[in-house]
Amino acid sequence: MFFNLIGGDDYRNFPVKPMERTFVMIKPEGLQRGVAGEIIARLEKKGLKMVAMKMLVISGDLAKRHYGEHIGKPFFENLVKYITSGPVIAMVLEGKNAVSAVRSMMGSTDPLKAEPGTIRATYGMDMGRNIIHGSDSLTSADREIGNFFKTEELIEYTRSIEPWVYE
Ligand code: RTP
Ligand code: MG
Repeated sequence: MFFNLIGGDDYRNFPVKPMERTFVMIKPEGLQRGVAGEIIARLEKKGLKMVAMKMLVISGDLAKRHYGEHIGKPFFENLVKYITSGPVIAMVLEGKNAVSAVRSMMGSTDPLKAEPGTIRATYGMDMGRNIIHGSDSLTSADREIGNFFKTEELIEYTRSIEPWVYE
C-alpha cells in the first residue's frame, strides 16, 4: 500500500487517499476469442488507473511461481499447461480498494456460478476458461506484480479525472 496525493499541487487541499495496486491478467482465451479489449475497457470504465501493461507468453517457471499456492492440487498441471498455451495480457491497476474492486467485477471462479453481469459470468462457460485473473489479496498483489513487472515498468502519472472518480 502507498499514498498518493490526487491531482498533484492543483488539488493539494484534497485529503491524501490510500490507493492499492492489483495484478490483473487476461488469460489466453481472451486473446484467442478477441475479447481482451472489451474486458480491459470494463476495467478502465470502472475508474481503475492503469499503471502497467504488457503482452507475453508465460513460461512454465513463471506459471508455477504465479500459481504456486495450487501446487499439488489435482488441477495444477492443467492450469500451468493452459496459462502457458498462448499470449496473455498482464496489467497492474491502481485504485481505492483495487483488489476487491477487481475481484467483485470478475465474479466467482466458476463462470456458471458467477453473479450475472460479472466478467466471468459474461465471458465464460468453464472453470478452466474463466478469462481473467485478479489478485485475491494485497499480499498476493505485491507478489504477483513483482513476478511480472520490474519497478521501472510501473508508470507513475497523474490523471486529471481523479476528483471525478473519488470524492
Ligand atoms: P485466478 O487465481 O485465476 O484469478 O482464479 P481464482 O482466484 O478465482 O481461483 P483459484 O482458486 O486461485 O484457482 C486458480 C485457477 O485454477 C482453476 N481451478 N480449477 N477444477 C477446479 O477445482 C479448479 N479450481 C481452480 C481455475 O481456472 C482458477 O481460475
Ligand atoms: Mg487465485
